[in-house]
Amino acid sequence: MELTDEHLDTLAGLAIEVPSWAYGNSGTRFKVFATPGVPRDPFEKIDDAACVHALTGLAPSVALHIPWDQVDDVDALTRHAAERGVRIGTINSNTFQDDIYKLGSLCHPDAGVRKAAVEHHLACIDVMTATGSSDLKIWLADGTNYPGQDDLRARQDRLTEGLATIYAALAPHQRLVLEYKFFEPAFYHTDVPDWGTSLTHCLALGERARVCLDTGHHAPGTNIEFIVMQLLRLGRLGSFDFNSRFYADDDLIVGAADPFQLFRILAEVVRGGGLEADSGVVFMLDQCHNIEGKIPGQIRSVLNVVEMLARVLCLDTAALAEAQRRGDVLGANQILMDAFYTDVRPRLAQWRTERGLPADPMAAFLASGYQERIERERVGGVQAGWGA
Ligand code: AOS
Ligand code: ZN
Ligand code: ZN
Repeated sequence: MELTDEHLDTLAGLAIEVPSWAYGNSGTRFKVFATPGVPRDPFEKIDDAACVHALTGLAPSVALHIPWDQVDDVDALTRHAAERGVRIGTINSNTFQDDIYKLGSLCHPDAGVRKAAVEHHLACIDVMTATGSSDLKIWLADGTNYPGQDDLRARQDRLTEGLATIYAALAPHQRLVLEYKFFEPAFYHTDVPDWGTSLTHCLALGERARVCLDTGHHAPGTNIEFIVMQLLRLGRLGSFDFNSRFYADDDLIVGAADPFQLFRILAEVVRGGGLEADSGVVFMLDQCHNIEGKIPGQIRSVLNVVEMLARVLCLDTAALAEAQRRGDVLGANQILMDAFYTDVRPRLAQWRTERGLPADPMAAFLASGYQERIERERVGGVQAGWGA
Protein backbone atom coordinates (compact mmCIF):
# COMPACT_ATOMS: atom_id res chain seq x y z
CA MET A 1 0.00 0.00 0.00
CA GLU A 2 1.02 3.61 -0.58
CA LEU A 3 1.26 6.27 2.10
CA THR A 4 -2.10 8.03 2.29
CA ASP A 5 -3.01 11.49 3.59
CA GLU A 6 -4.46 9.78 6.64
CA HIS A 7 -1.12 8.09 7.27
CA LEU A 8 0.64 11.43 6.97
CA ASP A 9 -1.77 12.95 9.50
CA THR A 10 -0.80 10.15 11.85
CA LEU A 11 2.89 10.87 11.29
CA ALA A 12 2.30 14.56 11.96
CA GLY A 13 1.26 13.62 15.49
CA LEU A 14 4.52 11.81 16.13
CA ALA A 15 6.71 13.26 18.88
CA ILE A 16 10.22 11.94 19.35
CA GLU A 17 11.94 13.06 22.52
CA VAL A 18 15.65 13.77 22.25
CA PRO A 19 18.13 13.26 25.10
CA SER A 20 20.16 16.23 26.31
CA TRP A 21 23.23 13.99 26.64
CA ALA A 22 23.29 13.21 22.93
CA TYR A 23 24.60 16.73 22.27
CA GLY A 24 27.64 16.56 24.56
CA ASN A 25 30.87 14.70 24.02
CA SER A 26 30.70 11.01 24.74
CA GLY A 27 32.83 7.99 24.13
CA THR A 28 33.93 4.66 25.44
CA ARG A 29 36.13 3.80 28.39
CA PHE A 30 39.03 4.00 25.94
CA LYS A 31 38.58 7.54 24.73
CA VAL A 32 36.19 10.46 24.57
CA PHE A 33 36.82 12.39 21.35
CA ALA A 34 36.07 16.10 21.62
CA THR A 35 33.75 17.54 18.99
CA PRO A 36 34.03 21.29 18.31
CA GLY A 37 30.94 23.30 19.16
CA VAL A 38 29.36 20.97 21.70
CA PRO A 39 27.17 22.70 24.32
CA ARG A 40 28.75 24.23 27.40
CA ASP A 41 25.62 24.04 29.53
CA PRO A 42 22.04 22.71 29.52
CA PHE A 43 20.79 25.90 27.83
CA GLU A 44 22.96 25.20 24.81
CA LYS A 45 21.86 21.57 24.77
CA ILE A 46 18.29 22.88 24.51
CA ASP A 47 19.39 25.14 21.63
CA ASP A 48 20.74 22.14 19.71
CA ALA A 49 17.64 20.09 20.42
CA ALA A 50 15.51 23.00 19.18
CA CYS A 51 17.55 23.02 15.98
CA VAL A 52 16.67 19.33 15.43
CA HIS A 53 13.00 20.10 16.01
CA ALA A 54 13.02 23.13 13.72
CA LEU A 55 14.37 21.01 10.86
CA THR A 56 12.30 17.86 11.39
CA GLY A 57 9.12 19.14 13.07
CA LEU A 58 8.99 15.89 15.03
CA ALA A 59 11.18 16.37 18.10
CA PRO A 60 9.33 18.79 20.39
CA SER A 61 10.77 17.73 23.76
CA VAL A 62 14.12 17.21 25.43
CA ALA A 63 14.85 14.69 28.19
CA LEU A 64 17.10 15.88 30.99
CA HIS A 65 19.46 13.97 33.25
CA ILE A 66 19.87 15.14 36.83
CA PRO A 67 22.41 16.23 38.04
CA TRP A 68 24.04 16.49 34.59
CA ASP A 69 21.47 19.11 33.61
CA GLN A 70 20.99 20.64 37.04
CA VAL A 71 20.81 24.43 36.85
CA ASP A 72 20.35 27.05 39.53
CA ASP A 73 17.27 28.45 37.85
CA VAL A 74 15.07 25.63 36.56
CA ASP A 75 12.35 28.11 35.62
CA ALA A 76 14.81 29.94 33.37
CA LEU A 77 15.69 26.66 31.62
CA THR A 78 12.00 25.86 31.18
CA ARG A 79 11.37 29.32 29.72
CA HIS A 80 14.42 29.00 27.49
CA ALA A 81 13.02 25.76 26.06
CA ALA A 82 9.64 27.39 25.38
CA GLU A 83 11.32 30.35 23.69
CA ARG A 84 13.15 27.93 21.42
CA GLY A 85 9.94 26.09 20.54
CA VAL A 86 10.53 22.92 22.56
CA ARG A 87 9.70 21.73 26.05
CA ILE A 88 11.41 19.73 28.75
CA GLY A 89 10.32 16.09 28.80
CA THR A 90 11.36 13.10 30.84
CA ILE A 91 13.57 13.65 33.86
CA ASN A 92 16.18 10.90 34.20
CA SER A 93 17.64 10.24 37.62
CA ASN A 94 21.27 9.37 38.14
CA THR A 95 22.47 7.13 40.94
CA PHE A 96 25.49 5.72 39.18
CA GLN A 97 28.18 8.38 39.13
CA ASP A 98 28.83 9.06 42.82
CA ASP A 99 31.28 7.02 44.90
CA ILE A 100 28.62 6.16 47.47
CA TYR A 101 26.82 4.12 44.79
CA LYS A 102 29.68 1.70 44.19
CA LEU A 103 27.63 -1.21 45.56
CA GLY A 104 24.28 0.04 44.34
CA SER A 105 21.70 2.71 45.13
CA LEU A 106 18.12 1.71 45.96
CA CYS A 107 19.36 -1.88 46.49
CA HIS A 108 22.49 -0.97 48.43
CA PRO A 109 23.10 -2.97 51.64
CA ASP A 110 23.55 0.27 53.64
CA ALA A 111 20.34 2.07 54.63
CA GLY A 112 22.11 5.43 54.50
CA VAL A 113 23.01 5.02 50.84
CA ARG A 114 19.49 3.87 50.03
CA LYS A 115 18.16 7.00 51.75
CA ALA A 116 20.46 9.21 49.67
CA ALA A 117 19.24 7.47 46.50
CA VAL A 118 15.60 8.02 47.46
CA GLU A 119 16.30 11.67 48.26
CA HIS A 120 17.92 12.14 44.86
CA HIS A 121 14.73 10.89 43.24
CA LEU A 122 12.63 13.23 45.36
CA ALA A 123 14.83 16.09 44.13
CA CYS A 124 14.19 14.89 40.56
CA ILE A 125 10.44 15.06 41.24
CA ASP A 126 10.92 18.68 42.34
CA VAL A 127 12.60 19.37 39.00
CA MET A 128 9.69 17.68 37.21
CA THR A 129 7.23 19.87 39.03
CA ALA A 130 9.19 22.99 38.09
CA THR A 131 9.58 22.02 34.43
CA GLY A 132 6.10 20.58 33.97
CA SER A 133 7.53 17.16 33.11
CA SER A 134 5.30 14.19 33.66
CA ASP A 135 7.77 11.29 33.65
CA LEU A 136 10.48 10.29 36.08
CA LYS A 137 12.67 7.70 34.41
CA ILE A 138 14.66 5.42 36.65
CA TRP A 139 17.48 3.36 35.29
CA LEU A 140 19.51 1.73 38.04
CA ALA A 141 23.10 0.60 37.67
CA ASP A 142 22.50 -1.66 40.68
CA GLY A 143 23.81 -5.20 40.61
CA THR A 144 26.71 -7.33 41.75
CA ASN A 145 29.87 -8.66 40.12
CA TYR A 146 30.41 -11.83 42.13
CA PRO A 147 28.14 -14.62 43.35
CA GLY A 148 27.63 -14.24 47.08
CA GLN A 149 28.53 -10.55 47.04
CA ASP A 150 25.06 -9.62 48.30
CA ASP A 151 21.70 -11.21 48.96
CA LEU A 152 19.75 -11.17 45.68
CA ARG A 153 16.37 -11.40 47.37
CA ALA A 154 17.09 -8.80 50.02
CA ARG A 155 18.10 -6.42 47.26
CA GLN A 156 14.69 -6.88 45.59
CA ASP A 157 13.00 -6.16 48.92
CA ARG A 158 15.05 -2.97 49.34
CA LEU A 159 14.20 -1.97 45.78
CA THR A 160 10.49 -2.50 46.41
CA GLU A 161 10.67 -0.25 49.46
CA GLY A 162 12.66 2.51 47.75
CA LEU A 163 10.47 2.59 44.66
CA ALA A 164 7.33 2.75 46.82
CA THR A 165 8.64 5.81 48.65
CA ILE A 166 9.50 7.53 45.37
CA TYR A 167 6.19 6.61 43.76
CA ALA A 168 4.28 7.98 46.76
CA ALA A 169 5.94 11.36 46.24
CA LEU A 170 4.68 11.76 42.66
CA ALA A 171 1.90 14.22 41.91
CA PRO A 172 -1.27 12.67 40.44
CA HIS A 173 -0.29 13.64 36.89
CA GLN A 174 3.26 12.31 37.20
CA ARG A 175 4.47 8.82 36.31
CA LEU A 176 7.38 6.57 37.25
CA VAL A 177 9.00 4.75 34.34
CA LEU A 178 11.34 1.89 35.26
CA GLU A 179 14.00 0.89 32.75
CA TYR A 180 15.57 -2.56 32.67
CA LYS A 181 18.92 -3.72 31.35
CA PHE A 182 20.33 -7.22 31.34
CA PHE A 183 23.90 -6.38 32.29
CA GLU A 184 26.38 -3.53 32.70
CA PRO A 185 27.83 -1.94 34.70
CA ALA A 186 27.30 -5.00 36.91
CA PHE A 187 28.35 -8.26 35.33
CA TYR A 188 27.11 -11.08 37.56
CA HIS A 189 23.60 -9.91 38.26
CA THR A 190 21.55 -6.78 37.67
CA ASP A 191 18.68 -5.84 40.00
CA VAL A 192 16.30 -4.81 37.20
CA PRO A 193 17.56 -7.04 34.38
CA ASP A 194 14.43 -7.62 32.33
CA TRP A 195 10.91 -6.51 31.51
CA GLY A 196 9.41 -9.10 33.83
CA THR A 197 11.19 -7.65 36.83
CA SER A 198 10.37 -4.10 35.81
CA LEU A 199 6.73 -5.01 35.24
CA THR A 200 6.51 -6.81 38.58
CA HIS A 201 7.66 -3.67 40.38
CA CYS A 202 5.36 -1.46 38.31
CA LEU A 203 2.34 -3.64 39.07
CA ALA A 204 3.13 -3.45 42.79
CA LEU A 205 3.51 0.33 42.63
CA GLY A 206 0.29 1.26 40.85
CA GLU A 207 -1.31 2.51 37.67
CA ARG A 208 1.18 5.31 37.08
CA ALA A 209 4.21 3.03 37.04
CA ARG A 210 5.28 1.77 33.66
CA VAL A 211 8.12 -0.05 31.95
CA CYS A 212 10.75 1.69 29.83
CA LEU A 213 12.05 -0.46 26.98
CA ASP A 214 15.53 0.48 25.80
CA THR A 215 16.05 -1.35 22.52
CA GLY A 216 19.73 -1.94 23.33
CA HIS A 217 19.13 -3.65 26.66
CA HIS A 218 18.47 -7.24 25.68
CA ALA A 219 20.51 -10.35 25.07
CA PRO A 220 21.31 -10.94 21.39
CA GLY A 221 18.47 -12.71 19.61
CA THR A 222 15.75 -11.48 21.99
CA ASN A 223 12.41 -10.96 20.25
CA ILE A 224 11.94 -7.35 21.34
CA GLU A 225 8.71 -6.85 19.41
CA PHE A 226 7.13 -9.61 21.48
CA ILE A 227 7.93 -7.64 24.63
CA VAL A 228 6.48 -4.50 23.03
CA MET A 229 3.30 -6.39 22.19
CA GLN A 230 2.94 -7.79 25.70
CA LEU A 231 3.57 -4.51 27.52
CA LEU A 232 1.13 -2.66 25.26
CA ARG A 233 -1.42 -5.41 25.75
CA LEU A 234 -1.12 -4.94 29.50
CA GLY A 235 -1.16 -1.13 29.28
CA ARG A 236 2.26 -0.90 30.90
CA LEU A 237 4.57 0.30 28.16
CA GLY A 238 5.65 3.74 29.35
CA SER A 239 8.45 4.67 27.03
CA PHE A 240 11.06 3.63 24.54
CA ASP A 241 14.72 4.43 24.67
CA PHE A 242 15.46 4.03 20.97
CA ASN A 243 18.96 3.23 19.76
CA SER A 244 20.61 0.35 17.98
CA ARG A 245 23.27 -2.15 18.78
CA PHE A 246 25.56 -4.65 17.20
CA TYR A 247 27.02 -6.12 20.38
CA ALA A 248 25.98 -4.74 23.77
CA ASP A 249 24.46 -1.42 24.83
CA ASP A 250 26.04 0.34 21.85
CA ASP A 251 23.70 3.39 21.87
CA LEU A 252 24.13 3.79 18.10
CA ILE A 253 21.66 5.57 15.86
CA VAL A 254 18.22 3.93 15.89
CA GLY A 255 17.58 1.87 12.79
CA ALA A 256 21.27 1.81 11.87
CA ALA A 257 22.16 -1.71 12.94
CA ASP A 258 18.96 -3.52 12.12
CA PRO A 259 16.29 -1.51 10.30
CA PHE A 260 14.05 -4.56 10.01
CA GLN A 261 14.01 -4.97 13.79
CA LEU A 262 12.91 -1.34 14.12
CA PHE A 263 10.16 -2.04 11.57
CA ARG A 264 8.97 -5.07 13.55
CA ILE A 265 8.98 -3.12 16.81
CA LEU A 266 7.04 -0.22 15.30
CA ALA A 267 4.60 -2.64 13.68
CA GLU A 268 3.72 -3.90 17.16
CA VAL A 269 3.47 -0.32 18.41
CA VAL A 270 0.90 0.47 15.75
CA ARG A 271 -0.90 -2.88 16.21
CA GLY A 272 -1.06 -2.30 19.99
CA GLY A 273 -2.37 1.28 19.82
CA GLY A 274 0.92 2.79 20.95
CA LEU A 275 0.49 5.73 18.60
CA GLU A 276 -2.84 6.75 20.07
CA ALA A 277 -2.76 10.01 21.97
CA ASP A 278 -3.95 8.33 25.16
CA SER A 279 -1.51 5.40 24.97
CA GLY A 280 0.98 7.13 27.23
CA VAL A 281 3.92 5.76 25.23
CA VAL A 282 6.84 8.19 24.99
CA PHE A 283 9.25 7.70 22.07
CA MET A 284 12.62 8.80 23.26
CA LEU A 285 16.08 8.49 21.76
CA ASP A 286 18.82 7.28 24.09
CA GLN A 287 21.95 7.58 22.04
CA CYS A 288 25.51 8.80 22.12
CA HIS A 289 27.28 10.11 19.06
CA ASN A 290 30.88 9.24 19.79
CA ILE A 291 32.44 9.76 16.37
CA GLU A 292 29.73 11.37 14.25
CA GLY A 293 28.29 14.87 14.51
CA LYS A 294 25.84 15.21 17.38
CA ILE A 295 23.11 17.27 15.73
CA PRO A 296 23.26 15.38 12.40
CA GLY A 297 23.20 12.15 14.43
CA GLN A 298 19.98 13.24 16.09
CA ILE A 299 18.42 14.44 12.83
CA ARG A 300 19.22 11.10 11.19
CA SER A 301 17.69 9.27 14.16
CA VAL A 302 14.43 11.21 14.02
CA LEU A 303 14.23 10.62 10.26
CA ASN A 304 14.92 6.90 10.69
CA VAL A 305 12.03 6.55 13.14
CA VAL A 306 9.54 8.46 11.01
CA GLU A 307 10.59 6.65 7.86
CA MET A 308 10.23 3.23 9.44
CA LEU A 309 6.90 4.20 10.96
CA ALA A 310 5.72 5.32 7.52
CA ARG A 311 6.62 1.92 6.13
CA VAL A 312 4.65 0.25 8.92
CA LEU A 313 1.63 2.40 8.04
CA CYS A 314 1.88 1.01 4.51
CA LEU A 315 1.12 -2.46 5.88
CA ASP A 316 -2.11 -3.82 4.40
CA THR A 317 -3.53 -4.95 7.73
CA ALA A 318 -6.79 -6.24 6.25
CA ALA A 319 -4.95 -8.45 3.76
CA LEU A 320 -2.56 -9.55 6.48
CA ALA A 321 -5.40 -10.53 8.82
CA GLU A 322 -7.07 -12.47 6.01
CA ALA A 323 -3.85 -14.30 5.13
CA GLN A 324 -3.35 -15.13 8.80
CA ARG A 325 -6.92 -16.42 9.07
CA ARG A 326 -6.37 -18.65 6.02
CA GLY A 327 -3.18 -19.96 7.57
CA ASP A 328 -1.26 -18.66 4.56
CA VAL A 329 2.20 -18.63 6.08
CA LEU A 330 4.19 -17.26 3.17
CA GLY A 331 1.40 -15.00 1.95
CA ALA A 332 1.19 -13.29 5.33
CA ASN A 333 4.94 -12.94 5.53
CA GLN A 334 5.05 -11.44 2.04
CA ILE A 335 2.44 -8.82 2.93
CA LEU A 336 4.57 -7.77 5.90
CA MET A 337 7.75 -7.69 3.81
CA ASP A 338 6.04 -5.66 1.07
CA ALA A 339 5.42 -2.93 3.63
CA PHE A 340 8.98 -3.10 4.91
CA TYR A 341 10.39 -2.69 1.41
CA THR A 342 8.14 0.25 0.47
CA ASP A 343 10.22 3.29 -0.39
CA VAL A 344 8.44 6.10 1.45
CA ARG A 345 11.28 8.61 1.18
CA PRO A 346 10.10 10.65 -1.83
CA ARG A 347 6.60 11.07 -0.36
CA LEU A 348 8.00 12.00 3.05
CA ALA A 349 10.27 14.61 1.48
CA GLN A 350 7.30 16.11 -0.33
CA TRP A 351 5.24 15.99 2.87
CA ARG A 352 7.91 17.91 4.74
CA THR A 353 7.85 20.60 2.08
CA GLU A 354 4.06 20.79 2.36
CA ARG A 355 4.54 21.39 6.10
CA GLY A 356 7.00 24.20 5.54
CA LEU A 357 9.96 22.06 6.51
CA PRO A 358 13.08 21.28 4.48
CA ALA A 359 12.61 18.29 2.18
CA ASP A 360 16.02 17.06 3.30
CA PRO A 361 16.60 18.14 6.93
CA MET A 362 20.14 16.76 6.95
CA ALA A 363 21.17 18.79 3.91
CA ALA A 364 19.38 21.82 5.33
CA PHE A 365 21.38 21.53 8.55
CA LEU A 366 24.68 21.25 6.71
CA ALA A 367 23.80 24.32 4.62
CA SER A 368 22.48 26.34 7.55
CA GLY A 369 25.80 27.47 9.02
CA TYR A 370 24.60 26.42 12.49
CA GLN A 371 27.50 24.03 13.04
CA GLU A 372 30.09 26.61 11.97
CA ARG A 373 28.52 29.18 14.27
CA ILE A 374 28.54 26.97 17.37
CA GLU A 375 32.12 25.95 16.64
CA ARG A 376 33.07 29.64 16.62
CA GLU A 377 31.02 30.64 19.62
CA ARG A 378 31.31 27.71 21.98
CA VAL A 379 34.74 27.01 23.31
CA GLY A 380 35.28 24.36 25.97
CA GLY A 381 32.11 22.33 25.41
CA VAL A 382 31.41 19.55 27.81
CA GLN A 383 31.45 15.81 28.05
CA ALA A 384 27.95 14.34 28.12
CA GLY A 385 26.94 13.97 31.70
CA TRP A 386 29.29 16.44 33.23
CA GLY A 387 27.91 19.72 31.98
CA ALA A 388 26.48 22.68 33.86
C1 AOS B 1 21.75 3.02 30.58
O1 AOS B 1 22.32 2.10 30.00
C2 AOS B 1 20.42 3.45 30.19
O2 AOS B 1 20.23 3.20 28.83
C3 AOS B 1 19.98 4.86 30.51
O3 AOS B 1 18.70 5.03 30.00
C4 AOS B 1 20.76 5.96 29.86
O4 AOS B 1 21.49 5.52 28.79
C5 AOS B 1 21.63 6.68 30.80
O5 AOS B 1 20.95 7.04 31.93
C6 AOS B 1 22.24 7.89 30.13
O6 AOS B 1 23.55 7.86 30.38
ZN1 ZN C 1 18.28 3.83 28.17
ZN1 ZN D 1 21.54 1.89 27.91
